[in-house]
Amino acid sequence: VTGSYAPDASHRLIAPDDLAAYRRDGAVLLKGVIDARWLDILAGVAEQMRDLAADNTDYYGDDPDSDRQTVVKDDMWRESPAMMRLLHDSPLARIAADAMGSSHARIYEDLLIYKQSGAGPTPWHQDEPQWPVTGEHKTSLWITLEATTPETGSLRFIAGSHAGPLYTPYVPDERLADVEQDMAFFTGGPLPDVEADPAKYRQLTFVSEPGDAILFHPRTIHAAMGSDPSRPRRTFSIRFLGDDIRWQPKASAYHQWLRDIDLSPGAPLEHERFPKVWPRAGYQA
Ligand SMILES: O=C(O)CCC(=O)C(=O)O
Repeated sequence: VTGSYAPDASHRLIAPDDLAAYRRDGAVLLKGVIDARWLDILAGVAEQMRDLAADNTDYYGDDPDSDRQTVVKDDMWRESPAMMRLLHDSPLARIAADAMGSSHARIYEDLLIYKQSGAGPTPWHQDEPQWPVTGEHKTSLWITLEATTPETGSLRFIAGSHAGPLYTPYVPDERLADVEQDMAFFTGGPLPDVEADPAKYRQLTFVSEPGDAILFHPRTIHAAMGSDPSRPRRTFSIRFLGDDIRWQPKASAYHQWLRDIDLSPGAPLEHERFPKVWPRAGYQA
């Protein structure tokens, strides 16, 4: 892997065709975004964070009785200087800002999704319903340290679903009352059975190599295949916010810390939990 992703103009890191595909489909595969140096760093971060989060197996479609599970960890940037360096110094935040059409990119969340060998698929869902913000400047970059095919954990999307409504999120029973409070946001009702109608819900399944990144909108309906039976799938899903984002408290927000944030409704996200990572301090365009 050489990190060959070539900007077509000096200040942009996302090619016009890729940007057009992202705007049209809500997801696009970007080739060669992260070079071997960053992949090495991420491999270390993945093992360290997986050990810290060994008991945190949030619902990712796994059979609860199986020991082949998906371990999930967020907030890595607060604990790992290597992660913070990646966010500041790799091309990721700048690509996100370009994709959002924003002058800056803030971190919303950095998630490790470590599917142990033989872990199950991640079911179809949207991310945005449980994001306590309004505005359009939001995007995610998904990076996996293993090559992914449908047999080894590919990420899949419903093309164009980012232009549709928010659907009611799936939550464990103890969060149902929280979702009830936020029903006004979920104008689409229950998530449709996208597998049942492939003509209406066109699926995109990406085959990726180490160093690639999948850029996707958090409203795009997505799912992932299970990992290879003989090796884990170590994935980072990093979410960014930009200029037009404002705080919108939600009882159903995914993490407890998001429900505890001291921002007023409508406030910009000037907050230490959402640091600006692009432009870098001192950067000369
Ligand atoms: O990689 C996966 O298993 C699921 C990814 C996902 O849902 C996300 O990044 O939002």
